[in-house]
Amino acid sequence: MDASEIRQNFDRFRILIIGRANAGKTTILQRVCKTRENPEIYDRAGQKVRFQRGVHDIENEMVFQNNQGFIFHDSRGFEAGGQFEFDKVKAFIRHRSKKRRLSDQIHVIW
Ligand SMILES: Nc1nc2c(ncn2[C@@H]2O[C@H](COP(=O)(O)OP(=O)(O)OP(=O)(O)O)[C@@H](O)[C@H]2O)c(=O)[nH]1
Ligand SMILES: [Mg+2]
Repeated sequence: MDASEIRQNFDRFRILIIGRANAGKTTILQRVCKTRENPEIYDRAGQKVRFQRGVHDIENEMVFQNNQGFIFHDSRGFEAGGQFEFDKVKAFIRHRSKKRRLSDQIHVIW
């Protein structure tokens, strides 16, 4: 399947990014989306949330205004041995994998 066929099946790609706190996750997403702006963040009810650096709810959706083809979910940084955060990420992936609608599922984990 080429990329344009895949595109026809998805309005927006949903991507989970996982990495340590301060590793440069947000910076990489900005580069990929060719922007320097901060993403807008929406909670699971679709309400806009004020940007809070370093504090993430994995359910929140991050979208860059200039590039709305991607929805990013940001895990809280994994610190060494952070079992609580690890369990949260696992539960999120499991929960999303059971979603009926393709648009609610995670398409990429990075
Ligand atoms: N030297 C260097 N600094 C970087 C690089 N990428 C990001 N930074 C810097 O590292 C710091 C953290 O980058 P962020 O993109 O905010 O990292 P993050 O993983 O989103 O951080 P949290 O959301 O707080 O977990 C910022 O000051 C960036 O400017 C890189 O490739 N090289
Ligand atoms: Mg970040």
